[in-house]
Amino acid sequence: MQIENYQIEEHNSQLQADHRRRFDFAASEVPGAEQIIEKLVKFQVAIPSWALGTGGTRFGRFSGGGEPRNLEEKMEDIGLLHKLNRSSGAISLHIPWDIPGNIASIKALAAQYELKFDAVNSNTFQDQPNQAHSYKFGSLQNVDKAIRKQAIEHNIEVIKHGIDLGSDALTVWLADGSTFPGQLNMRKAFQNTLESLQEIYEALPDHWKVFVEYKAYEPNFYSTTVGDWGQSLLFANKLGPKAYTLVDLGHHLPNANIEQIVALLLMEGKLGGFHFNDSKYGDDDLTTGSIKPYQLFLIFNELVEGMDARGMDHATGLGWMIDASHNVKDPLEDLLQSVEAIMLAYAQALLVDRKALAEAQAESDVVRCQEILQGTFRTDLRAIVAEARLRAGGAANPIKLYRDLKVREKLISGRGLKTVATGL
Ligand code: AOS
Ligand code: ZN
Ligand code: ZN
Ligand code: ZN
Repeated sequence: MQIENYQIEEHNSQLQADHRRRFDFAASEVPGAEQIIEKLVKFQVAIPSWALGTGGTRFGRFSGGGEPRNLEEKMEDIGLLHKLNRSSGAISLHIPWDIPGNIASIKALAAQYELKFDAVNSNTFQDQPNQAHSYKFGSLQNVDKAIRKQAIEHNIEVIKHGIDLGSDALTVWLADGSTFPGQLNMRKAFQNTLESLQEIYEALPDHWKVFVEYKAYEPNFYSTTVGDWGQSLLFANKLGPKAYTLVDLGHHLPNANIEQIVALLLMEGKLGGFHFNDSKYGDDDLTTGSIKPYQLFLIFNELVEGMDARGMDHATGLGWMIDASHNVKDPLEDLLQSVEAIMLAYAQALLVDRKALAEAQAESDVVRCQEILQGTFRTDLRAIVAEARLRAGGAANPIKLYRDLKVREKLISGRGLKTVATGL
């Protein structure tokens, strides 16, 4: 299934008059609209290979049909997204869910869809068939050296797959921890994990990064060995300059101030990447911006401020990725919504009057500070984001075009109704 240029052009010309009117109004209201559009055009958000199928919970899984059955079909799906919004030009693989078979043909496919290979992810939270040792009691932290060795070797294997494809980062998320008090010597678990990560770090090519993802709880419910940003930062600092912390928005205890975490990690030069999603309770992995759009804006506000202070390029300075999973939506429509929410929050953060905010902060004018941030957040920038997408060759309204072209119906007729994407 492919979306043709003429289909995008037809769709855009139908919506053109309406878009023009809204864009002209927005641009007249927004100082520096052109610079914001330029930055939006460059900004790309990677799509994880595991978000293309219905996620499910332990209570059930309801496939929407036409799910990708292999890496090639996952790339085809992301190719569709990128064609529609021109901001999803990267894929993140999870090994062994996605084993690239023929490297040359996978690379050719990536070139055809204009996709880059983002960070590769290792998996030591599930046992694979034919695996010698079980990860039931952890992987890189395990009390058994042979189990640690198996997990280290898996990560090195993942780096090799990434090198073949031209990726330049490894993301390590560990389920390691304990579920009952006393189960684990926490200091030893930390030290074992550090030694294991050091061996993995040694295997990184010079220009590579390793992202240490943290998570407060689940699947372990008493302690997690990389449980918060402090623990992740400890690992990253001890490992060295190629190691960074990765922030997944769903991995904090309730009401954590994520924007402050981001600001300080950036200040330390140790923020590596993002997993965007949204949640009401915990690691819900809902559509980005669907529950707490103001928080998303506040996070981007710190990102833009902190990256500018360090002279970092917004588009390439950090690893931007979505990490979502859902039961009830068409995954491709969900991802279009998530990317749109990210672009909107980024655009809003670019619009913040930094000089005025700094002045108001210097005078401790609390009311003015709030007025500046909320005034920006409540400015409707949807037409600005749409204009950036149009200039990049995308669709005026990606979800509308996706539905008008009956993309899901076509995927179902090509792949079948009862397909199950590999992954969770
Ligand atoms: C798990 O909660 C994490 O978010 C990881 O990033 C994980 O590798 C990914 O979500 C796939 O399960
Ligand atoms: Zn994640
Ligand atoms: Zn998450
Ligand atoms: Zn998660």
